[in-house]
Amino acid sequence: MTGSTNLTSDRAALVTVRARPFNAETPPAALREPVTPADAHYVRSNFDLPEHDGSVHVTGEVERPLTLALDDLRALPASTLRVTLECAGNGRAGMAPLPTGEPWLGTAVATAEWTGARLADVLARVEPTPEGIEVAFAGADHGPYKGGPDTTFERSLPLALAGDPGNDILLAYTMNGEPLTPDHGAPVRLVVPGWYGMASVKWLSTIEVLTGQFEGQFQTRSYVYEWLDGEREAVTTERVRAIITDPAPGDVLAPGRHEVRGWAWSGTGPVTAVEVSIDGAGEWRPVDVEPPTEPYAWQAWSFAWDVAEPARHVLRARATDAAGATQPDIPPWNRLGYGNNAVQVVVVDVK
Ligand SMILES: Nc1nc2c(c(=O)[nH]1)N[C@H]1C(S)=C(S)[C@@H](COP(=O)(O)O)O[C@H]1N2
Ligand SMILES: [Mo]
Repeated sequence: MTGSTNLTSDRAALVTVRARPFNAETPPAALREPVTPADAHYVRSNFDLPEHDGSVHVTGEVERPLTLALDDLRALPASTLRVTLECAGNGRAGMAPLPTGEPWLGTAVATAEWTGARLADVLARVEPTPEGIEVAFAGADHGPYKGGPDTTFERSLPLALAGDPGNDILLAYTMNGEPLTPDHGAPVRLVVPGWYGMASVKWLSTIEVLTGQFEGQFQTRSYVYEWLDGEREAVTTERVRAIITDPAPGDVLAPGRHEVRGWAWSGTGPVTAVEVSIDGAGEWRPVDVEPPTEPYAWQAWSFAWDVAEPARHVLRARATDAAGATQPDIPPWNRLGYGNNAVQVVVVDVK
């Protein structure tokens, strides 16, 4: 099989946030599907689309450095995972004062089915030496960053995690059964389930085992929570969150029974409860949540809402995960505006 890739990305369905580099949200209507069509999956890119030479170079503190062509990756055992990917900046526009960064409203999130080789298998083939402790992943994309020097998009993970055969980290070459599109990282990208999107390096070109910590721009300066008390904390797993897909904000409904539904996900364990409030007064009621059959995908929740009174109604949904984490009402403000998992408020008029 040849290393075929889609040559263009169809961007017509997306809600553009920035034209260059291209950044766009998932259109809200597409969020009603359990699996988001590839052309409706949000796109977050720090640089313009790169050229990619079609191989992944695995190097650094390893016994047997290796260059893997796409066909070599396809020859390794393949896994397919359904993964809810969310940008760490999703919901930034809902923080006040507004942090710098792309003003994502709340739909920089989507779910896709990724197929690829397992990162742990690739690392096992190159045999990291005992000195290796960290693994850096470089994309082919680069450019002057914020007026500074030429910078490549690079991230790292601890070798203990990256090399663990029990992890589900993929070098993915298909998305929803099709070759990756350029916007989503063609020909091959990392997919780190449960982590905010920045860990899932697109246009993956180099994997390097290091003997020390990695200190690139996108590891130690971007994608860091800078809390108000001065604490700095790396952005890692997705914070527990529910979204309401039905009804949509601003909908006008007739009195009667309406299905209120949406999704809930968390990077720190399955969602164990979703509660809904329909009166804005803090009266929360538990609703039905689908069991976590896919460990890294959002879970459906729903409830039948009987509404008689013609009036404005305020709907809210709040998720809790197996680790006991619950969504806050107030956005957890940090200087760069990451991880806003505050409870979503949807206002609808019934008349
Ligand atoms: N090489 C590279 N990989 C990258 C990025 C990037 O700018 N360059 N952006 C990251 C961020 S911040 C997110 S949220 C996800 C988005 O993946 P998507 O565009 O396929 O939705 O890609 C990640 N991988
Ligand atoms: Mo992101």
